Amino acid sequence: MHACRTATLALFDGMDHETFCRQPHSDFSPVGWHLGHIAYTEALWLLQHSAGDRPLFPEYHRLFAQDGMPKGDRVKLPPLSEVCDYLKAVRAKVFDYLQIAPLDQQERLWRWILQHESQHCETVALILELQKKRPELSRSQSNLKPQTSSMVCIPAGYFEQGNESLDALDNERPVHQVYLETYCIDRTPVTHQAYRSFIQSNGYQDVRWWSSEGWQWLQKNPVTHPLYWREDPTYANHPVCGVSYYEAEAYARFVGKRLPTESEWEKAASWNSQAGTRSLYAWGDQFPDATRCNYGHEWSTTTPVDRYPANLAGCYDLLGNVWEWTATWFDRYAEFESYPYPGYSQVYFDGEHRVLKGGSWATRPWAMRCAFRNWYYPHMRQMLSGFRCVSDANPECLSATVIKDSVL
Ligand code: AVJ
Ligand code: FE
Repeated sequence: MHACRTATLALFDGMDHETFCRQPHSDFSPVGWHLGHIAYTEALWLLQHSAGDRPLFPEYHRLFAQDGMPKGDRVKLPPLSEVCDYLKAVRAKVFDYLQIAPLDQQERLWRWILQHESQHCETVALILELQKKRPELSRSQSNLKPQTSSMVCIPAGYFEQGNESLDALDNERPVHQVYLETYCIDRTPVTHQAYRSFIQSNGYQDVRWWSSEGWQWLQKNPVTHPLYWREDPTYANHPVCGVSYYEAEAYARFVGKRLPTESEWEKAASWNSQAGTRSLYAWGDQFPDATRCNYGHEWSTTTPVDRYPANLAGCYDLLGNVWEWTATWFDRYAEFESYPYPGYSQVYFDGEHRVLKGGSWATRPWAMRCAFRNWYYPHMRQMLSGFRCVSDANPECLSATVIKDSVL
């Protein structure tokens, strides 16, 4: 909790009041609101609900509660120093309570609190990213060869999806068996170099590649490249970042592929088909560290898709770097039980949010694992979102995977 808080405060270090209160996009609250909401949520669950304390700083409740007021009304905030005092006062009481709290009954809640702070900090990071000046894009001078990333084949069979460790959020539970036919999945997220061929072939003007909702969205939002598109050739091997689901879907159709279902993504990321075992992370069960992937502001930007080691299946960059869109609607697993409150996941089981997997360069280690499920409306592109593609089993990919295995 201390390490997480140190990183949280670092995001706000020296921030001016304008940045603290600015709402750069109507779908997001100002960063200052997120900071207050972190304190509010910690006090609500650990001090009020668990310790049985009276509400601390009741004057902040309406402002910082999840459902207190509309996002647009959250721009009038106390100064950063006051919100920091609020955080400190709550934290002091929380650590006092930690001395006597029955952790054997509450560990799940404490771990949830840590992940709640982690997730809000990722939102802070993406709001700050939105406010950064982006370089004007010039017409591309470079002439990189169009290329689609190579694929690996995942053999048919059952795997275990989900997570029921103490960290598992309500929407990850329970672990359950899922059968998938053989399929092929991209080794890496789609890179700038690969996506450039879509842009240069006028993919953004070509109705053939777009779903009807996607095309409608594009007419109302006439974008011509991902939000965080970089012309600089040094980014050729970085993933595209800042795409809506619709753009990801259109690119996939353009290259004759499709977006993975959540199960396809998770099986490739976490399942050892030979041993029949599931791992928490793409590399095994060891807690994330800087040798594994690009997460937790280690770089504070994207890195080349093959910078870190591949997993057992031969896929790179599954965790960290950019979130990856899946074709799956965010929905409950059978036997879902909401925790700690229905507003956390359950109210989003509305058939309007798609699942994203894997985490980004801003994701904290406590909220990054193969089973972790993020969700957003398909039109959203302000998150640090990219994607990779899949296709049904095809001879080319099958033989490539066999060659790889015999070489190993
Ligand atoms: C899972 C990132 C979509 O920020 O709205 C934080 C996480 N829920 N507090 C969000 C969340 C309640 C959620 N996302
Ligand atoms: Fe929250």
